Amino acid sequence: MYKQYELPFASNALEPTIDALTVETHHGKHHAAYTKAFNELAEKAGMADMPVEELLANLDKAPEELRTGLRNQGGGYYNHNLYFSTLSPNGGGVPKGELAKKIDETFGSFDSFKEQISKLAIGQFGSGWAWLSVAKDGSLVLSASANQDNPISLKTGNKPIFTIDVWEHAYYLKYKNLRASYVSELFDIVDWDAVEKLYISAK
Ligand code: MN3
Repeated sequence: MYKQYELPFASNALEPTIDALTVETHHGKHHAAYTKAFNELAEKAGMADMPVEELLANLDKAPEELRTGLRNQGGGYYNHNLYFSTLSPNGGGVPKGELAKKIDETFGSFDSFKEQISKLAIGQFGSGWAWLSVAKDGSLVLSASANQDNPISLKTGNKPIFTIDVWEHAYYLKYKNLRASYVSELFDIVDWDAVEKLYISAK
């Protein structure tokens, strides 16, 4: 049974960055629906005992008629678990420790990293995600993906540690068509300690 990440805060705790109704709909409806559908498909495919990362990296081993469903629902399940687990009412600021060092080393500065990942998020045509991942050699890599694809299902070999959801359901109630404002404001609630833990376990 794949478990949906439970929010350790109230639905209004991310305000004013993300309004309570968006959190309730996004986590309580969209993410919950992906989780339910993914569980059903993984059972049907006989792959429900695999960690989600392993399953997404091995979609070609699933029965052909279930592959697209697993890619979309499994991606939706995984992507939102990562997204919500790196947001916090106490977030914001800048990364510290090892992650900060690696970001500076890779992108020149935190501001430059922020600018580059924001550009990918804002520039993603239609629904999708922007990603910060750790490559096999330990380096940090940025990317964007459409729909519910991610660096795992796209077989990049990279491990995602931070993501920005740019589906309209993530921001439309409050920001309407202003995706760039949502992306910029989101940095006020990013939990860099959580991202650093993922970085350390991924490298
Ligand atoms: Mn979403």
